[in-house]
Amino acid sequence: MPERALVVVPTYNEKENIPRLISLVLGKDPRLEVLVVDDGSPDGTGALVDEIAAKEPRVHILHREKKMGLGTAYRAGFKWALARDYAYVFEMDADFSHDPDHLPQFLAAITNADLVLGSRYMGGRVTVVNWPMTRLLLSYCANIYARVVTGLRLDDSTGGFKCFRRAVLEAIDLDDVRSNGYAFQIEMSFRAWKKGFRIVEIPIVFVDRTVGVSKMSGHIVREAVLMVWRLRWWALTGRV
Ligand SMILES: Nc1nc2c(ncn2[C@@H]2O[C@H](COP(=O)(O)OP(=O)(O)OP(=O)(O)O)[C@@H](O)[C@H]2O)c(=O)[nH]1
Ligand SMILES: [Mg+2]
Repeated sequence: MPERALVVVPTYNEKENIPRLISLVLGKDPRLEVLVVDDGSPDGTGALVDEIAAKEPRVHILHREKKMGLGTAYRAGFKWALARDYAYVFEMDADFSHDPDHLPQFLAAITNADLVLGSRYMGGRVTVVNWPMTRLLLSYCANIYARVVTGLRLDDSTGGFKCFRRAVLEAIDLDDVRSNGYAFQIEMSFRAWKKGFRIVEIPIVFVDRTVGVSKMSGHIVREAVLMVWRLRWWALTGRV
């Protein structure tokens, strides 16, 4: 039996993106399956995925009542995966910022790693397309800041295209994971690093969304600014 991999895709109003994304993902490797975690999208994303899942056994959906944030959506998806026999679990956005073409590279890299991160800033080279300069600067500086405060030596710790080996998610106390926005990405990698897992970055080309609306907010940025200090404190006090 080949090792199955679950691609967890959180959605909030992504009906223009999700059908095409699902079919592209499934076409990349026969081991791949998709779990959409939809937070009651008013645009009907959930119902659309229900229809797709009824015809395609490799597509699954988790409905949540209301918008509760990216971090809790991923945690729900991870628990769903751990209750089944998936060997690898991906995080992936629905908005095509994360190109399904990269999926085979992740699957190749995870054979020699516990956590593979898609990096937009690998070796200092910026591979981001279509972001306004202010957004790019915010993201790039956030990464330097996170590296300095937490000591986690990654070129891109805030990215959300990644692949976990099952053992990593089993080792992390998911109910103890605190953050919900960009900080969620840093927190998961930080916890994996502190547990001694092997983290590998691979370069990805990140393209800004062309359809749908961004859910980025000032709250998400503030959470990340404070959270990295909390992670440092948790490491010092042995909580992680
Ligand atoms: N289930 C769920 N999904 C969410 C929530 N917030 C965002 N998402 C999804 O998470 C993914 C990333 O969200 P984006 O809006 O692209 O956020 P971003 O990538 O940080 O920002 P932009 O790409 O600039 O818009 C997308 O697939 C969203 O639909 C949420 O509260 N619940
Ligand atoms: Mg996005």
